Amino acid sequence: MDSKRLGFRSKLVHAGATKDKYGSAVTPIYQTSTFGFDSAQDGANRFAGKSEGYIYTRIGNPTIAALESCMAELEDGIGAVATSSGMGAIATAFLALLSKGDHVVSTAAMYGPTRTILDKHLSRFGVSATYVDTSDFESVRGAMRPETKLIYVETPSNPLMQVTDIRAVAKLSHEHGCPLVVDSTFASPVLQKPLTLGADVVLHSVTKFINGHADVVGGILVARDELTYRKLRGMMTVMGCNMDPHQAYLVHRGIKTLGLRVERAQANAIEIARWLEARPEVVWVRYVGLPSHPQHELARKQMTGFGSMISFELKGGIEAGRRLMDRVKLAMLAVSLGGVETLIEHPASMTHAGIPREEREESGITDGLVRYSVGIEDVSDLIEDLRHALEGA
Ligand code: LCS
Repeated sequence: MDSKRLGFRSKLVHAGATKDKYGSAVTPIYQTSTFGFDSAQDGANRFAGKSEGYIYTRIGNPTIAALESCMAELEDGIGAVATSSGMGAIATAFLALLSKGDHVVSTAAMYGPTRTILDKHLSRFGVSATYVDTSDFESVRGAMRPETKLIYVETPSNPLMQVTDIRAVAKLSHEHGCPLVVDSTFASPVLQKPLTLGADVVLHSVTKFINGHADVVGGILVARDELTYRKLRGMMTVMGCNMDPHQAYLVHRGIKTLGLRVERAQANAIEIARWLEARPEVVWVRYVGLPSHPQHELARKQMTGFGSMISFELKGGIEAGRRLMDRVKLAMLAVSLGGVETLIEHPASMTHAGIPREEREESGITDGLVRYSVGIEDVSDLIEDLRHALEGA
């Protein structure tokens, strides 16, 4: 059946489904590096794009294609490109869309290695970047230059949960004739659809919510138009940061329960965020679903829910944060996020350690900030775990 006509919950289960001669309920893992041609002419035709059929797994593979078609549908895009990691997706987007002399306007407080690609690597090829708090539209507008060729936004952002107005930034971006790329990892397509708000590319670290079970590293790019899609696919193919068929199978399996997981984790998160906000040991809590969040109203309009990522700071600063992280027992002290299990980490010394201290602090990532990714456990167990850890911290 054509899943395009189905509701979003049904799409999560059925999008990208392929039929084989055995009637398999799920797309099998085509664990093959290459595909035989029927004849020399058939091989030439496949390379020339004149006949259907796969060639080589770096270029395309049925298990990967099933996931790509699922994600393109979930994000309302025209095509998707799966990559070996979220960083593979981000590097592909930058390399496909930027040239020497181009300037990027980007979210300041975002996943550390995304800034590292721009600052340490693309800078060697003549690409420059200006980082601003993209949740402040006037800052984005003020950073635009004639040579700006890309706006890159992470929303909600890692680890401060800043929410950027995608529609407004997309309009600005298009007035300047440049594409808008949105890293929507913290939301997943269950909570926001950047392409429907005007973004040109949406990308995810599928390592997080989309796969959701802490057993795969992967990424995906979804494009709104054919030309951008071709640029992304061409770059991924020559860079060789393709996803593996087994990875794709696991991610596609994860997507079937994405809606259930996101909703359950979010229900836990709102309770935990409120509980934390009322604790005497806590200075502030950043959770998109709290009315105290600076972009709470925008999130209400732009997203269909608030997700399950929380940041907070304890009165005792970094030392109290360290004691808390060492004392929790149910929450695992680990980086990554968006899985069924609850994780806790320290951005300044872990995920965002690569951003120079001054710039990190300027963008609001303080040494005392603790990040908590809420899983789908019993919320009473999670709160008990935090209570016990806080009382001794
Ligand atoms: N985008 C965001 C928003 C991320 O949080 C991450 C990873 C990436 C992209 C990169 O994806 P990867 O290559 O790891 O699949 N964020 C991590 C984090 O906060 N802790 O560990 C990884």
